[in-house]
Amino acid sequence: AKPHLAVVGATGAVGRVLLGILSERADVWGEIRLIASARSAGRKLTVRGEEVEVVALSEDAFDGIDVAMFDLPDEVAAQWVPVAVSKGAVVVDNSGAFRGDPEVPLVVPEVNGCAARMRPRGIIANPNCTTLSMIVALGALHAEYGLSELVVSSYQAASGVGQAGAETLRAQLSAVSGTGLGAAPGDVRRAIGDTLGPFPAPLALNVVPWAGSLQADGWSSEELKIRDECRKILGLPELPVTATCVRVPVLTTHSMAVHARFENEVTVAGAHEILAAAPGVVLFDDPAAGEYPTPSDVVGTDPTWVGRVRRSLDDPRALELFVCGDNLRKGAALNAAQIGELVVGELRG
Ligand code: 2RA
Repeated sequence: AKPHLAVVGATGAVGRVLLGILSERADVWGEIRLIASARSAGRKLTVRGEEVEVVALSEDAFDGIDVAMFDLPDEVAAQWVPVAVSKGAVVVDNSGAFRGDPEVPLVVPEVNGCAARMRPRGIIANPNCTTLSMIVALGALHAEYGLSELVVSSYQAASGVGQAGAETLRAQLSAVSGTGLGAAPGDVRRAIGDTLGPFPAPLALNVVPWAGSLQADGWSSEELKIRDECRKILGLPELPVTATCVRVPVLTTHSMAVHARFENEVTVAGAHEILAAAPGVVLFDDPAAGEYPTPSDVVGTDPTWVGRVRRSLDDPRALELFVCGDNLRKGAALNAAQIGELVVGELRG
């Protein structure tokens, strides 16, 4: 019999994309049960072409479930993931609650898929969307050249903070479009007023050098996640990593400018060869023909797109790259679905 799956947080931005992905991929699941907060219970969502009623999060909701994919806020996940595990489910968790736990593997199937088998707590963590939007490309380069340092600047989409982020950006864009705003200090901020939504500054006609919450010494939680998660996934606990996370007026698809330094000398031709052959990566790199990835071309696709590959002018061991990945697909839902498929493979023996 096919294993039964629960999608927990089914009505959120990631949950909805996950239902689409589960409907498109090879159907490895028996029942797909949709679970959400009591507020959303009773709603009907479509998965695999059928309407399924959402049930409220409760202990009983996990009866008979083999694998549960969670996308809930950290504190809610911290409370409910152990409940699902105690009911016998393997949990794939997309929150930050367990990613740092040494007994919880942090898995990207193309990079460290084997790690999913060692899960003493019955939990497999899904990385943050910022890490996931670039790590498949970095993992491929690391396997060949040996990564020794990473400097990343992100250009993060509004939907990274969920549906409220995307809705806020749309509303702000309609408020400023055709107005001539953006020419005087603070005019956009005044026009947008108190409709900042989840962002600390206007996002329309702007970029905001902030994502996540304030941590020690001025770092943001997003910046620390990139560092901690890249180290854990690549098995490089001492890897020097510096990130600056920036929110941009893009609805969906995170972009990253990456400076990656390696143990060995690199060449652009060699990097091209590695990236072109890497599963899950699309090399799109011909600036003379105007070819490089942009978020509005990449959105809705599965791979990690890489362009602007250059060898650093002052360092023959370093590469500069521009990487784009859909933050809701590979950045969240797709990676969770792929991890789920690894677990199904195991359950089948
Ligand atoms: C963001 N990566 O884009 C985040 C969500 N955890 O805000």
